[in-house]
Amino acid sequence: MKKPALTVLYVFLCTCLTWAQSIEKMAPQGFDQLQANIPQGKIDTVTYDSKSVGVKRTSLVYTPPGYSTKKKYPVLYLLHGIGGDQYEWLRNGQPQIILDNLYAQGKLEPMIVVLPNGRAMADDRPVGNIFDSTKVQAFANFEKDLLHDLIPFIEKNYPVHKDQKRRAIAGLSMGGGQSLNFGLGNLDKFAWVGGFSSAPNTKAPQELLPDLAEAKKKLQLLWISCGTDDNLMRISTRTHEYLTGNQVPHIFYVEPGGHDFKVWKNDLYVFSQLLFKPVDASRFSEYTISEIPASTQGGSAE
Ligand code: FER
Repeated sequence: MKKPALTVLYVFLCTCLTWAQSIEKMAPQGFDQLQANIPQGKIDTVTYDSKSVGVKRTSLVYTPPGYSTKKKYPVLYLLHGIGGDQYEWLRNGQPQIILDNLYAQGKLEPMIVVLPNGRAMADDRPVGNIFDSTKVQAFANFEKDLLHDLIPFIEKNYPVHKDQKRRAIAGLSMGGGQSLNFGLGNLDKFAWVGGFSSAPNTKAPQELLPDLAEAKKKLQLLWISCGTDDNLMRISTRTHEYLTGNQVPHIFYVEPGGHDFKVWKNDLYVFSQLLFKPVDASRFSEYTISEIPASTQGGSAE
């Protein structure tokens, strides 16, 4: 081969290698903008019989562009916050736009995303005092509804994989606490667990991870994220410090921002790209983009 051709080949290979190695740490501008000319996923509304709550409950289901019942998909259960319901992500985060855009760029493993109502009680609307103890308790009760009613419903009605390795759970704030509690508490069910700005419903670390060896063995990805200006940062720092102290591989994604959808949309953008793909735990520390606020470190937060 001639020298100029070799140089071109060399530059090309280097570019490919850099591309393969670069980590997309933050959503670029336009990631959440609707693009009319790309294939779009679809959002279904489903109603399932909840034996645990004793009523029929509603959930949303996003199926990806090119969805076919002849294929089989992994599933992400994506949970809302204390003032939300099954529509919260859709109204404020428009995850379908973020995901459609990622699919158009070939950056996502095709998956089904289920958006449940995580307040497992007969009247599950976010009305009145959303901090009322029976309503907060209903977020804990959702574990039963999810495991015994919703997941079986999804697995009966959608072409999905049913193994632990292809089931993920993530959520924001109360939903982040639920995801950590339910995901880490049911490692036979979930291999991918994400807590975005997790709320004080997050169990204390020893309770969250009673069997460290099992967690290390069964988790594919444990993701903890929070904005530096979020008053709940101490919950995430506490979990992260315990995980680090016990050598449990995880991503602690500290980012600029507060307790809001700007942060959670960015979390979904980065987190979703990791799902259901081979994981390189040696690169987890490269993800974080901001310093952990000192005021939240080394403490024994509630
Ligand atoms: C709390 C503060 C915040 C709490 C829950 C939240 C149950 C939840 C916030 C959210 O979901 O946005 O003390 O206690």
